[in-house]
Amino acid sequence: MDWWIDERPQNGNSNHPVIQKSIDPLRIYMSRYLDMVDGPAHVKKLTPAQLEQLAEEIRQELIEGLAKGGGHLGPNLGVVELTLALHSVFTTPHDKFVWDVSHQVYVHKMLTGRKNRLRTIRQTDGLNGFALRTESEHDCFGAGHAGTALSAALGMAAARDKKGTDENVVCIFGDAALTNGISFEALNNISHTTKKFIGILNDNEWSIAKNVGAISGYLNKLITNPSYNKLSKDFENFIRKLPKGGLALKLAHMAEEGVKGAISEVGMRQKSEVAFSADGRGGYGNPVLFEELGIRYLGPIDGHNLPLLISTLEFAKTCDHPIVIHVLTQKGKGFEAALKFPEKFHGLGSYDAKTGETPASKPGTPPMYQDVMGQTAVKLAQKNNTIVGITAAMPTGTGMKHLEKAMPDRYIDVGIAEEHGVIFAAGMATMGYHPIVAIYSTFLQRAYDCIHHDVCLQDLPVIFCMDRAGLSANDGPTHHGLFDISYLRCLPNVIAMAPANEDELADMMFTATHQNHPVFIRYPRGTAEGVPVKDQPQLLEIGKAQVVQNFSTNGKKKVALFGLGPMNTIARKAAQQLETEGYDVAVINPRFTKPIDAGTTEFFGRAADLVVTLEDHVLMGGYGSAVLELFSEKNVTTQVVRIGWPDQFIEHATTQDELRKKYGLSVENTVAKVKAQFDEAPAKVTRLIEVA
Ligand SMILES: Cc1ncc(C[n+]2csc(CCOP(=O)(O)OP(=O)(O)O)c2C)c(N)n1
Repeated sequence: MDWWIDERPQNGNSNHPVIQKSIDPLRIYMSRYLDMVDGPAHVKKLTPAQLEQLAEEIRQELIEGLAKGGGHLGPNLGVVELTLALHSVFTTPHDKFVWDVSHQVYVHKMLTGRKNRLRTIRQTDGLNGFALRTESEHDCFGAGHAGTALSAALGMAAARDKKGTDENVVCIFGDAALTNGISFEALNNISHTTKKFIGILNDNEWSIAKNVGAISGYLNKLITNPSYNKLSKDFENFIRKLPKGGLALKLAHMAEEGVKGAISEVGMRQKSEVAFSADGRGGYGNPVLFEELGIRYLGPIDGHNLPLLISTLEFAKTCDHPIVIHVLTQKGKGFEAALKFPEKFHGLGSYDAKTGETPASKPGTPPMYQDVMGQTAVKLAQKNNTIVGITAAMPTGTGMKHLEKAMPDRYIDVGIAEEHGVIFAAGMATMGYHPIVAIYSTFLQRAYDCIHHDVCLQDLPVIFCMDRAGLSANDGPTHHGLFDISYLRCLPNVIAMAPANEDELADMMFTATHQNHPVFIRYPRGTAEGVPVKDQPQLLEIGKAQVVQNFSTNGKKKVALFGLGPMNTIARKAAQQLETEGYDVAVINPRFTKPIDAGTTEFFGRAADLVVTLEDHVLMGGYGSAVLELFSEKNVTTQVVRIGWPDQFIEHATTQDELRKKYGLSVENTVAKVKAQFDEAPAKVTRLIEVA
């Protein structure tokens, strides 16, 4: 049924005249415009007034819809009007929207046929929390890591030019993406590559935490610069030519004032010290950065003013020169709690849709690994003045905020700049410092060459704390940290560890500060094991495993379980079950993935009838591979069963446990695998060795 009533005038080239109707016939039949919008074509049929109403409905749906399962609420509330304007002016999937990080695509998903699944986002079998090519033809490029959008979009524009087709390529990137090196590599290339490129700088002043660095100060200067806070002549001329252009222009000018009004209203963009002293002369900023790179700059534009956004995008569409439109948005717009606490509401779990309150953690809940890391960093830094803490835009996620608070002069946030952060740490290490670089396992992948070339090759004592090593279940494949053991094991000079609990994490950090080599410590996301953390961490012997439980001498079939990091808990539980089923079980906590404990591993390899390795990591090249390599070298022929992640990208899910169960990283599967080895292949397990 075509229930759309097209109210647009049929002449002229704008789809969006300002039409105000006292009675809206559509609203008589349907309770919400949102219910009518099944795809971008429907967005195009709405009048500006209807779009405004739709924006409110989308906000409400976001606030209510994410309350149970959580998600990236703040960034999405900030881009409601921007996304509506994009879908009003451009036509996906023919036109391409490339979103940086893409945690802000919920509105885009709602407008491209996925609104009924919003409440499943980041849950098992639900929508992914990021743009995903396999999810929709409207998601032309997947992401999850920051700083990729400009390059990808430029690649698409170059391909379009070569093919001679006419797609518009629009890249939407945040202000924090401009703290990232790749973004600048792309900006450097744009004007030499294409004439048609539309960049939208979605500036809300925030990364996850407050944005940092000189570029952030520079953007502030652009916004507070009165000479650029006005519409350019050709833009004015363009708008004037639109049907009802006079009115649109008036609106645009009002919106222009609105930018300034909105800025002062919410206390943003105040004429800060940084903004007005960065050039040392108290001067205003100008868009010279973009212009010198051969990119036209337009802005700043109020990112919540739909008519202005639409006119501006219509204008950008006509430009035969690369253009960046600087759009000001408010993270969390429309939800008081999110406006008040932008960092918390960047991404969160469940909350109260009315108040924004989040459930208190149950008494007795173990601490988060990230907090143990941060608190230990403080403890160590208080006793050792060579220790500094470095984060790449993740002070809360990594727990470095504890050091920031306790010892701000020993804390550095480099922005979303993992490569720079790692080389920066290497530089500090050459001067006698012990930098603790806290970066999620997945984001550290980006700095691999820096780890190789700048840290390991020069054998510098940089300490890497790799959070989220293992699954980041709700986020999915972009964020799972499943590859670091493999990518580090092959590098000379590396010491790599994985604690089985939070106390061991503290010991490992303490041990790391005593090394003259690069040290990497991987630990999982979320709550720790709940063991007491000693006041004074202790030194661990490098390359020495812990025997948690030895074989007895009972003559039963012997199984050695090597449970790495958090998988040690699973190994211990599996051991209990296997014992009740008549096996003699040893449990080893390997602690080190490089160097592995050759002596202990060989000993148990020879003593056991079956060796099982368990790791929260891909099997290929991981800890189990290291054990197999050792056994091959030492000619240990005992059967080895490896439990870990298969050679495929793992999807997102509601909980880590669900995925672990599905892929066999569980107590049940460990027990089943052991039993199957003995039941199905008795020939392989022939030796019963008494252990003294
Ligand atoms: C390489 C990398 N490092 C860190 C992150 C974590 N991260 C996710 S979103 C974000 C901030 C993005 O800020 P911005 O681009 O300004 O977008 P906004 O959320 O403000 O809309 C960060 C640091 C990431 N996704 N990728």
